Formats: sequence, structure tokens, C-alpha cells
Amino acid sequence: MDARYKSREIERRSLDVDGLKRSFLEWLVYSVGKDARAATRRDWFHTVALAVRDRLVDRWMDTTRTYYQQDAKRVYYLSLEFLIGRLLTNSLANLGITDQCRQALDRIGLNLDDVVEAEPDAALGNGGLGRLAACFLDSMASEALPGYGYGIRYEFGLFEQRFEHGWQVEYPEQWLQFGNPWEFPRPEVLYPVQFYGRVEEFRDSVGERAYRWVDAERVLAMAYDTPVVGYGGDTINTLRLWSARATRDFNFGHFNDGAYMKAVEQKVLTENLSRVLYPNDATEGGKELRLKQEYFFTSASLQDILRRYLQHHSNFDSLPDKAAIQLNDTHPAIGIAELMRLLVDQHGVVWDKAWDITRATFSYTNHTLLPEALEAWPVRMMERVLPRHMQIIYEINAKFLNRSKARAAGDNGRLSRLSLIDERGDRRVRMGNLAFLGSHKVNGVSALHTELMKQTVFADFHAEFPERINNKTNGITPRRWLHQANQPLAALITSRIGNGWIKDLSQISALAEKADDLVFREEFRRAKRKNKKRLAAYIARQTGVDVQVDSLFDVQVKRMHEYKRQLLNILQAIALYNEMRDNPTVSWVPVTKIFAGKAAPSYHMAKLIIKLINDVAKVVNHDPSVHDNLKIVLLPNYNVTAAEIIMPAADLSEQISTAGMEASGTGNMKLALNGALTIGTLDGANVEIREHVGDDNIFIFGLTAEEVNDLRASGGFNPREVIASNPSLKRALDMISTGVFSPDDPHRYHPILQALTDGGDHFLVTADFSDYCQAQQAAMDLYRDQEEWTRKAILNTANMGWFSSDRTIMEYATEIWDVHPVKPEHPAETET
Ligand code: 4GP
Repeated sequence: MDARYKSREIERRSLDVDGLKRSFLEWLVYSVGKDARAATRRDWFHTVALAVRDRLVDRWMDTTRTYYQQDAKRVYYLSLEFLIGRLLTNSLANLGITDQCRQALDRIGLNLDDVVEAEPDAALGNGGLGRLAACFLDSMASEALPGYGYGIRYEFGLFEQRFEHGWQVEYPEQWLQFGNPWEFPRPEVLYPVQFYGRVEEFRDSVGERAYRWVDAERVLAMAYDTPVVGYGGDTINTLRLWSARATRDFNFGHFNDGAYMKAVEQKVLTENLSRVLYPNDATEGGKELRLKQEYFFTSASLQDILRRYLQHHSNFDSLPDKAAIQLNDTHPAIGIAELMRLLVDQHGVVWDKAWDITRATFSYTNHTLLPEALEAWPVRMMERVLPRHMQIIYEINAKFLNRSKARAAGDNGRLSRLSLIDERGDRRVRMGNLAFLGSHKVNGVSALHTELMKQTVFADFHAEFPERINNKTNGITPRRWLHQANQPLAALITSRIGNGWIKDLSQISALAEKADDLVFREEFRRAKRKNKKRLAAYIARQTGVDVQVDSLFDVQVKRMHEYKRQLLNILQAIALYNEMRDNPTVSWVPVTKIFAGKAAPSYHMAKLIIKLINDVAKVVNHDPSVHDNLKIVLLPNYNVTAAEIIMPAADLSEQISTAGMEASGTGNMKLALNGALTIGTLDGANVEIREHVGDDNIFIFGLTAEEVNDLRASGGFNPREVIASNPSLKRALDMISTGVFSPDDPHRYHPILQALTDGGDHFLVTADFSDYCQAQQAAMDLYRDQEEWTRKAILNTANMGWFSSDRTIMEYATEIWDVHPVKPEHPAETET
């Protein structure tokens, strides 16, 4: 071997400072093509990312090879969203080379923190569901589970949010603009995916009736692989994202007949399929392109899964023993009909057998009970776009309803609710029902949500299949959300209990006994203050508002949605503002209200609430009579990267959804793990957080899910009466309605006031207002006693161990997937 080549080989693997430095310098020149003097921050980011990538490729291949050699059972996590965020810090930390990398860059005269800042935030998701998928990837790799993520390589991630005159404006998020050093394009991994056309019936070789899908349009799905580094760098799994490519036929054959431009246009249209992420959080678009995206990535993934399986097997009998396919919500639920099609039409498996295999292979997670989010595709659209799948769905439905008929004797309502087709009005395919029926396990994402699934959306299915629904309370990865995002606290924890908590978060419970240790408290506060200073600087950069580092940082960060009730929070802020103005001599606890979150571009009410928060902030922040005791900020463009700055700096975590409406929440977990006290309703995982951190260390208020249900059902709730009887609420609403915050347009907030009064206040903002204000008061009172506050904050951190996504993922692995850890075999890594 050429000596120079050989030396590069060594370099590529070296994890020490000198080796890293040499490969940075080499990569900069030979791959990025820049001279050190001319290199920009972005060039250095690409350089470092490529050099780090070198260091994981061997282990990545070892991992894949081991799975293959052992014919291990794999889990395939199908998700339309992966909200990954940046990868450099994560890769370095999980490989354990952050310090070496920092020093190597120092020697070149660069700062790692600056280099990290040049990485775009990969926002291939909307919110909770997408971020959960990303945490699960980290946990699967860290637990040595043979897990693959499958999704779409959107060219445009979730839109960039800016505020213009206080209104949300959306801009395209071009995260791939300068290339993505983490991904490996696989132009040879291509699968055809069909749309439209028609179904032809014929007789197969033994004279049985069979079907084929003909005259369809074809698109190719091309794979891009991103390595997923587990903690310790031993297991490196794969996230495979599909990109749409036109088939070659588009390019040829049209040159001479003048249709060339048409063909090119068609090619562009075809490739639009993977262009952009739908910016809807928990709402269904009903758009044909969305259905096509769902089918596109699901079909390509299934073809890939079957190809891998067939390398070791000659029939499909043991598919369920070798592959577990998890449907992340109903978005990939069409996969159930697709697997049936592949097995029956393409591989000649008989229907009943194919159905048993399908059901044993799939499982489904539900992430929301909001009725508008339950996907239901118009039958007419399905018939046009996926004609063979529509037939298959009819067939599944007919067989199922036939069997259920006996038990539903006389109860036609029940049968029509169980049906895969909603026959009311415009006929629609209920994807939730399809996902349920085609899966052996169905889970909710918190104890309460799972219970409500049984009682509401899936009540009839639950009666039919009482064993199928199970709970898997969400979790978060402690690597990203504590070890990497909160280095001051992580270092403090490690100094006391060692670093075992990074891999096994249950160990963090050892901190509980430190809650009474005054020195530890002081250090805990110091770490928090450092994080708050960092956030204060970020707030100043982003919004121009100066906030007091020692004020109570009261944080609500999440998608903007009426059920999450940012409105309740801003109304309380107005009430507090009034109290402060009325009582200028009182010594107030200074409060900084921090909001961040995007609204779906078509969700007018949520966008109006954004404008309201910005309008209120403008008035409050400029009012000298509150003496800086209250500041309100709405940070633009909330994403994973912003969350990494916000979570560690929060004192109070707002989890104030109308009870029964938030499936779980995961921001609640990130904040509590970072030592914020929760103010929240008994909703989603808040219920379990309370059980773990203890009643005394959380501020619970408001109606319970049951009370919400009863109140709504009674029809007797009268928000006007509630408003009339609560002077501070009435005053806050009057200020909004008389244009105190919108002098340029006093009627601007009429729709909000309308919804709270004549609209019946569906989200029960007025009903919970008074209780919420009391809980806020309790939080402010407690904050005066910094010792006591810190004690509770420490107990929050110490008691959040159970909410690690490692725990969640191992529950999925043992109770749903039957997938086991596989330690990769690394051939002795020699230096030559
Ligand atoms: C979210 C839920 O709203 C949230 O409560 C949950 O924690 C998260 O999924 C993960 O399970 N749902 C979505 C969605 O993001 O798009 O439906």
C-alpha cells in the first residue's frame, strides 16, 4: 500500500489531539478545498464533521455487519418526521472525543463552540412526535439495539419563523443549502414507487384470481444514510432517508418531439415529492401530496426491509421473527396495505397467511387524540392515487366486519365505528382503524393518554381486542438534553456521583440526598445561573430585550396551539402586570416570561395568539412603572438548537394544557430533568412526573381530565359568568378588547375574546384561570426562598431518571418488538 495512503488510514481513526489536528488540516485542503487563511466558520464545520465522520465509519460498518452475520431481529422505526437538530456536538460527545476535538481546534486557533454554531439545525419534523423519534434513535444505538430509522430526506425542513411587526412570517428552511457532511448518498439503493394507474384482474398459474397494478406513474426512492452514534461509540446504527428521483424514462425519448421541456417539468414535479415537510402539528392536511409522501417513504422502506430479509430467508414465514416495524403515528399506516400487496401480489403469499405475518410484524403508536389529527383519506382520492391499496383495504375491512358481526349483534353503530371506512358524508379511510387492525400492539405515550385511548377513539377496538393497547410513557435522551445541552450541571453531577448516569439515568437518583447539602445547593444554583446568563445573552441577541438574570425564568416552549394554552399564560402575565402597577411599593419577585414556538402557517388563531404575546410584551417591557420586575419575551424560530439553550436555564416549566388533551409532552421532561419546577395540569406525562418528583415539588392546578369531560358534557359551563366573577381576569380581557395592547387596531383580538365567551371557551382557559394564578403566586412565593427552591429543583433533577428514553425504548424492545441488544463485533483495531 502506498505509504501516504496508509498514513491517512491511521489518521482517519486516530482519536488523539495530534491525529485530529492533522486530519482537520488535511480535510480542509483536500476535501473542502480551502486554504486555512481563507476558510470560513462553515468550512471548518464541514472539515470537522467530515473528520469526525471518518472516525465512526469503521464502527458503523462493524455494527451493520454484525447484525447481518447474526441475522439479528431488527426494529424499523417508520416516521414521517425526525427532528434531529445539530449532530456535531452529539457525535463528539457520544464518541467521547469532545475534549480532544476542542484541543485540536485550539491548536489551530479555533474555538469548538464557534465551529458548532455553523451547523444548520436539521428540522425534519414539527414537534413532539418528530423529536421523540430522534431521541429513540439515540436510545436504540446506546442500548445496542439493532434499530433503523426510516423517513424522508426533506429538502426544506420545518419553516423558519420570523416576527414581522409581531406577526409570524414563514421562510423556507434550507438546511441542505451548503451540503450535509453527515449523510452518505446511496445512488445504487433505488426503489420504484408507483402512483395512480389501475388494477387488472387475471388468473394466476394455478387458476386463482390475482391482481396487478398497471399503467401507474413511477417515482424512484433514493437512499441517504446517516450514521446514528450510540453513547460510547460502540453501536452505530443507520437512519435511512428517502429522496424522490424521477425515473430515467423522463429524461430520454422526448428530445425529438418537442416535448423535452414538458418531460423536464414533469421530472421536477415528480421530485417535489420529497421537497418539503408539511408544517402541520397534530392536524391533518388532507392534501394529495401528503398522502403521496406517506406512501412514498413507506413503500420504499418496506421494499428495503424485505430485500434485507430475503438475503437470509427464502419464504416469509419468519418475517415477524426478524423484523419489527413500528408505525410512528398513522402517517406510515398505509404500510399495512402495502405489505399485504407486496406479499400477496408480488410474492404469491396467500391472503390469510400474509395477514398473520403483517399483523405480527407491525405495531402502532398513537400520539394525539385531537379529532382533527386523526388521518382519514377520502376514498375517492385513495382510489385514484393508490387503487390497489384501496381494494386491499376493502378486503381487510370486509373480512374483519364479517367476523365482528356476530359479536356486534344488532349494534350497527358499533360496526360502523369499527369499519375502516367512515361512511358519513364524503367516504373516508380511517387510518387509525387500519393501523390498529393491522398491528399486534398499539400504544399510547403516557399512562393517562393510553387510558383515554381505551375510553375514546379506540373504545370499540379495545372491546374487540382487549390485549392490544398498552402504554409506553415517552422519554428523552439524557445525552442530548443534559450531558450535552447543560454542561455546567452535567459536570456538577458527575463530580458527585460519577458519569454512570449518562448511560443509566436511574443513577441520578443518588443526587436526592444532596438536596439538603448547602454546598451542593450553592453549586447547583451556580450552574443554573450560568445557563441563565447564556439564555439572557441569547434573548438580547434575538429580541433586543434585556432581562434580569436573577429573575424567575418562567418558560413555555412548544408548538403554539390553543389546547396548550399559551393564552392562559399571557392572560396571567397581564394580571400580574396590573398587580405590579397597582402596588408599586411591594417588593415583587422579578419574573421573566419566556415563550417560544411555531404556529402552523394556516392556524390563524395560534398566529393571533403569537401577535398578542408580542403586543403585550411591547407594552409591558416598555412600562417604567413595573421597574423591570416583569419582562415578556417571545423567542423567534424555536427549534432543537434553541431548546438546548432554553431548557437548562428555566426555573419554572409551563405545562398547562387543558387536561386530557396533551398526549404526553416531552418538553416537560427536559425541563424537569434540568431542574425546573413544573407548573402544570394533570395532563399527559405531568401525572407521572408528579408521581416521581413528589407532590411537594411540583405546582399542580386546574381541572382534571375527568372534570373537563364532565364540564363539557354537562353543557352548563358559562365562561361569561366566570369572567364576571373574576375581576382580574375581566380586567385583563377588557384591556385586550379596548386595544390597550393594540392601539393601532383595537379590534384585532376580537376572535380570541369571542372564542372565550360566545365560543364557549372550549379549552377552558377561563375555567382554570383563577387556580392557575394561585399556583403562579405559590411559585413566586417559593422563589423568594432560594434555598427551598433549589432543594426542590435538585429533587426534580434527581427524580427524573425514569424518564430516560432508554427506559422507554427497552420497554418497546421487550414488550412489543421482542428485539434484543446485539454487541457489534469489532475486529481488533490495529494501528496498521
Ligand atoms: C405529540 C403530542 O402532542 C405530545 O403530547 C407527545 O409528547 C409527542 O407527540 C410525542 O409522543 N404529537 C405530535 C403530533 O407531535 O404531530 O401529533
